[in-house]
Amino acid sequence: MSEPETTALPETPTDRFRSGFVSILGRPNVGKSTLLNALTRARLAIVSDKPQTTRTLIQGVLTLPHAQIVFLDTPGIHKPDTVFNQRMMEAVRAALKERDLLLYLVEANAPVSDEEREDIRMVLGTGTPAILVINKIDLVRPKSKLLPLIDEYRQLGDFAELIPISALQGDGLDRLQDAIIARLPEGPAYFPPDYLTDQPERFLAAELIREKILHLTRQEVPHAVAVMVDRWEETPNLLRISATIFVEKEGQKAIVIGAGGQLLKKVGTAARQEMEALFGRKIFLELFVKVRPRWREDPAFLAELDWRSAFGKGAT
Ligand SMILES: Nc1nc2c(ncn2[C@@H]2O[C@H](COP(=O)(O)OP(=O)(O)O)[C@@H](O)[C@H]2O)c(=O)[nH]1
Ligand SMILES: [Mg+2]
Repeated sequence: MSEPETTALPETPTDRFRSGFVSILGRPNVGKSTLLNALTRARLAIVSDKPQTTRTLIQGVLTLPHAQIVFLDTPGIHKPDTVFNQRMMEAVRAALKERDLLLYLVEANAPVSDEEREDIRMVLGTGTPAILVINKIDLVRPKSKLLPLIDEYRQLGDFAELIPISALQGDGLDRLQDAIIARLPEGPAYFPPDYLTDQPERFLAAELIREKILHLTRQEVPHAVAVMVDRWEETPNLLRISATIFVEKEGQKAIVIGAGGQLLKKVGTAARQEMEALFGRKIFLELFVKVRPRWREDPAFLAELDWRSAFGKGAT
């Protein structure tokens, strides 16, 4: 069948509840986190056009009347060259295990790369059913250009399905959602209906700060930034958050602060506004910038970063 819109779907019985674990995998920047947010209709993962925006596994749960899908967003698959990058790839490997379904995401506006061929061998090699998701179709005109690409991917292996989407514009998401549910086993909900993520609010806060920095800086700065929340104090009408932005060099610190503190101020305002909308509280946000040379190679620092993101605790 060559017309992507008309591919028949296995029928989803609506009387039997289905549930399962689904990982979203792919190269950096293909739109994995955008897709997680779109499918869960939430703001769980930060998004930017810089590689390695996502550094940890991010869970997002979608509960529907007839199904519950537990998604896992992952760091992009890449060659690990630092201790930090090795940790990220360990997370990717963990996300391949004990899954009901894998989504492998690629870009519609780029040819199939050697790295993707390698990934696809790895993904299909797990034996877990996989859907190939071709994202960013909004960048392809005319749409008929998609057909040879879909065919090329189809020849690379035995995908359960190949589905073109635009995560950004919401195109094809209903079809993708139905295809996912159709391939989940029958089973009960793992989480209560209003449960959305395992991420603590303070990790989300640190991530939002990092996202604003990624949007406003370039080149090596995004890679060198880590954010930790140091203080989280709830008062009846105000949430006080203090966070430290770590960079690796003095020059990067100067960039993040900006002339007259302008850039840091922009970061703070944008992050605070989004946190207020997300947490539904008035927020007082205080930001500090510190140099921590070679933190990406520092196991003690990485453990602290990991500990804080996993348990949501910070030094107070
Ligand atoms: N045009 C277009 N851009 C997209 C789409 N999905 C994601 N993007 C952009 O691609 C970039 C990377 O997105 P992100 O979700 O962070 O990718 P990830 O690294 O795979 O998680 C961001 O600038 C997104 O806005 C899409 O469907 N169409
Ligand atoms: Mg991401």
